Amino acid sequence: MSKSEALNKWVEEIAQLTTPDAIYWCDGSLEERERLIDEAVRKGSAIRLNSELRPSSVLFRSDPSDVARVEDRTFICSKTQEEAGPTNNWMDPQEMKAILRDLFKGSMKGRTMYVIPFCMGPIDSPMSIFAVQLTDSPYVVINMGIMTRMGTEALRKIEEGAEFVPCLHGVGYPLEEGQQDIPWPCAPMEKKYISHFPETREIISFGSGYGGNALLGKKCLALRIGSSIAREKGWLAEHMLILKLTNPQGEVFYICGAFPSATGKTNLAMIQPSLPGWKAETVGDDIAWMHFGEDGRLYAINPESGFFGVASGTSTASNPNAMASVSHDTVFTNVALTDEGDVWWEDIDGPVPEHLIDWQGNDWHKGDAWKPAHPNGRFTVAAGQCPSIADNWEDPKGVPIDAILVGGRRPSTIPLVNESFDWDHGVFLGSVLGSEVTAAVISDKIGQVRRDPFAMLPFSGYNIGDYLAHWLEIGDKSSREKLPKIFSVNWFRRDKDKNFLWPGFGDNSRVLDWITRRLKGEVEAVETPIGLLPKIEDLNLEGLDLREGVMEELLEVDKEAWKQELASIRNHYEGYERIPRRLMDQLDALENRLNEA
Ligand code: OXD
Ligand code: MN
Repeated sequence: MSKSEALNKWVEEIAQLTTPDAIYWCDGSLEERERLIDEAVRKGSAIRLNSELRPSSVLFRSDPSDVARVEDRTFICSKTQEEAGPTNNWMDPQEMKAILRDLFKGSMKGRTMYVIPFCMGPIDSPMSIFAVQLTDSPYVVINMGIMTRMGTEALRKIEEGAEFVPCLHGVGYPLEEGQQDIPWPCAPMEKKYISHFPETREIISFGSGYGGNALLGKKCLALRIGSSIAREKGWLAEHMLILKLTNPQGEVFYICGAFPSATGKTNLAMIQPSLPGWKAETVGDDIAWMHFGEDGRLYAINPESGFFGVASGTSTASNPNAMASVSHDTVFTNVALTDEGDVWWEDIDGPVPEHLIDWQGNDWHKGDAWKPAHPNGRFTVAAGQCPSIADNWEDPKGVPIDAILVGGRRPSTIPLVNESFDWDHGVFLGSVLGSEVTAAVISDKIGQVRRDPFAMLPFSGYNIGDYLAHWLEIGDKSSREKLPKIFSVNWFRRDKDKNFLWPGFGDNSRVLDWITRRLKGEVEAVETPIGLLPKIEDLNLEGLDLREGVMEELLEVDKEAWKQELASIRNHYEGYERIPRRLMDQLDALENRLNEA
């Protein structure tokens, strides 16, 4: 029980519906986490890793049907379908609630219902949002304890009167009297519902125990409900990293970046600059909430307190800071287990072992045809464990944002870096953000561009056209000098033989260097029909061994390719029904500039 009547009433109501055997209020302590991990190990749903190789760390394996976010089963239940818009699944709120009431009836039988009070954002930040998640999954409690400020302090704020967002979650696997539990209980796909009620600010998730479907503070609250609140209150809830950069002169810049999945977002958030004298620090790797300060600038907080990162591909070469972060006190999910009791995944450091236990618990031998770690296998780790975490990452005021990057994986057409002419043009660049579909994703769409405006396609809690209109309105609230400058970037341009033209990773600091010099007005840009591009001599390429002509290719504006791009953008905009007039004007203006060039 708490001192909040509203909370007690809701907990009681849900307990009556779901009939758990016990109710447990989480305090968020480390002892509590250890106890839950011990219980999970005893019950066979987790494995303790070798404490010498990976101290205080644990491995969970999910059900093979429950390995990722399920966009087809994710719903925005606003009053009208138009409000949810053409890119979201919609269901009438009453209809959805009736379905969920039936599914939740008796669904926690034989289990404990955990009450998780939590805060998205630093506890004392005026930008933070309080919430309470009810769940019957100890895995969720363990992960929420890392990813959010969970427990006693958040509860105290709620007891003192802070509003909270109710988040109900259940795995959908009740236990009959004497029934043996299974390592990863969940419901079949057709019974999974990840549902959001933007008007009443509620989240109800049934049937999945994994990631963004179940850790309701992340995609559900911080992005989908968050974006709906942000629209109403005049701020931005975005799928963006936050990076702190210090140049050799000691000047500090804060940069947010929107990147669709599989485009190296966590790597950029934890970049080790190859340019001497530069320092990069991490404020956030996935989500940014940006509010106007009294000075008219946008200030960002990272609402999360941990990283839920994709393990595959992470190595000392691609992301040394992530590797150091997960060296202890980490929860791993769906990666492989070595004979020594450590974790393994694709491209991790060192040789491929002769034998592993795969993510489903089966023996795997070198040369076997399948991948031993699931490609969406994850690590959950406290942000404070990251060597590159900025000392002010929890500043309740947030950090003032100087620039916003939007970037996708584009083998052609989009240059290495392109500064927008102004805010509206920057919103245009964000609205057409696209990424080439790779073989790893959907095989019949390889090579096609999937548009993902500001990387928010699966995360906008309301009509995507209105979402873009909101971005334009944000620009109307302040002046040009105070708003962040918007840049498009593309680390993935390829030559005719499909080789990457740009080295990427730490060398992306060379692009960041140019961006900061543009922010300071130190260098001129080349005005082109598509935006402001660098003069090659203004990019610091010292120590890079690039073949002759590569920079010209990386910055080329290919008129023929842009004609196709224009047609593709028109097509994309048509599907969005409510695209703002100002963005259509941007598109027309781009076409005119290309025709005149
Ligand atoms: C994530 C995602 O897990 O974007 O961050 O899917
Ligand atoms: Mn994400």
